[in-house]
Amino acid sequence: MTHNSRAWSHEEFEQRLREQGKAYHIYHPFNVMLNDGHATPEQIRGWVANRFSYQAAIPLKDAAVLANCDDRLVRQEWIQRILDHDGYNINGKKDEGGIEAWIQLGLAVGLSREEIIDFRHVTPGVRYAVDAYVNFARTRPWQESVCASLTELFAPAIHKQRLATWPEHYPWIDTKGLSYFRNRVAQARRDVEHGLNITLNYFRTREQQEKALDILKFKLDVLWQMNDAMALRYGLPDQLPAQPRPTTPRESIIS
Ligand code: AHQ
Repeated sequence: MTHNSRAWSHEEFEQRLREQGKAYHIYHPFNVMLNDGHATPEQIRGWVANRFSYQAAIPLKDAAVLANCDDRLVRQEWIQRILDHDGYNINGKKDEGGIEAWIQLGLAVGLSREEIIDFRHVTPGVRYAVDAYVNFARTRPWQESVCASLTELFAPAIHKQRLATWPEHYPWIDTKGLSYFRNRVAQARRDVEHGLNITLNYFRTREQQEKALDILKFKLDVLWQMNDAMALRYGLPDQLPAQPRPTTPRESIIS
């Protein structure tokens, strides 16, 4: 930790945030298995059912950010995230929302609505990681939760990877079930633009900027841990090389 060094410029700070992408869960063997076409239907159903617990928690996390945020203009933007996921019916304008789209993905891979929404398939490791993220947002300054959401810097790539590979590898999945990923590419880009601007301007000293990197690493660990738990529960193909995770150690973010 280099507390007394000069602060990074916005460009340098953004570069350091983006460099953390090498530890994004796109590189996790479970995700590689999914997007390389080596997943069985049972592994895919397990992934969709477990990741539903993360998707369903995002509005709770975002509501916690709103509850902690005293900046009306930030709230005006941030509330869109809840509408994106929960859906809405405002003055006759309706949108089913991302959580319903994820349930449609579940139906497309052969799960029932009931077994998706009752979380019966969610493993303890996934539940624990999701709860850690929601509790982080409830207990930390809202700006820190904004910083944690910046794993979405890397999300368009993973959504586009699924859209590009699943139809070919898993023709048994109705492509209407992939609409969540189609919608999320543009939403993630919009969210990142907003979150990055807040992050670059809030974490000003070098020590604060280093803390921001640790917060991002915490959230990268949340996503990585979900994949670890699913790999343990649903297995990995033998031929997948065990790859060491390309990450740097992080300080505790609970200060
Ligand atoms: O579908 C995802 C989503 O709505 C969000 C919100 C955002 C946040 O606030 O932390 N992160 C996130 C992510 C979503 N999908 C993940 C995936 O791999 O499908 C990626 C994840 C993220 O990068 O944080």
